[in-house]
Amino acid sequence: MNNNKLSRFLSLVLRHKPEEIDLHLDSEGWAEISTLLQKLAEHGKRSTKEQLFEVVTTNDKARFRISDDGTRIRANQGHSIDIDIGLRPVKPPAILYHGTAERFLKSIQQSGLSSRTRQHVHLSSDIATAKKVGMRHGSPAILFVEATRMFEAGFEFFQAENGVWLTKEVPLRFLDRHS
Ligand code: HQG
Repeated sequence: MNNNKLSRFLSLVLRHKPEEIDLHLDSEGWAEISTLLQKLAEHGKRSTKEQLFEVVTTNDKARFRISDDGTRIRANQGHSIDIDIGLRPVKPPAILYHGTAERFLKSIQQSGLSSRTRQHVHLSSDIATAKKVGMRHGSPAILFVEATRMFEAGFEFFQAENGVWLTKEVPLRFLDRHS
């Protein structure tokens, strides 16, 4: 597998479907690297430890992390499976951005932002990132989230190791359409 394919496949098994290669993640989302390599090979996706490390260190969004002792790997965010990556709540900046598609706006305007299939709603501290995220779904639309106000109203925010901001939901009263 080339690096790009391996990265995509890691996103799948470390965030959504470990069972695809009969892999076990612990309660914090970690997989043993030796087991992962073995399972990849058993499922026709042989890769080396060197390639795995290269994919982790060169990944454009720092999607994965290797444990300090070098034996385990996990995704930094984006999970749909129920794991606890041990994120500590932090105070967010005044405004965060969410990129979505025009076609979702009607529904969002009725019920606010929900995490859908993932564990969290994903937010960014800059508009450019939000736009890229939105474009994955179609014609992009950017929403402002009044994050500090939401935080002060008791909602928790987390920042993943790769800088992505996360929260469980964004009620309508904290949302605004950008331009
Ligand atoms: C939308 C990628 C209708 C929401 C990205 C989004 C990100 C609603 C879609 C990360 C809604 C879910 C996450 C509502 C939310 N009605 N639609 N009430 N509430 N939505 O893919 O944020 O490359 O699960 O706006 O860069 O697009 O994989 O979330 O459009 O960081 O590392 O439902 O995934 O990172 O889509 O993307 P997603 P997302 P990676």
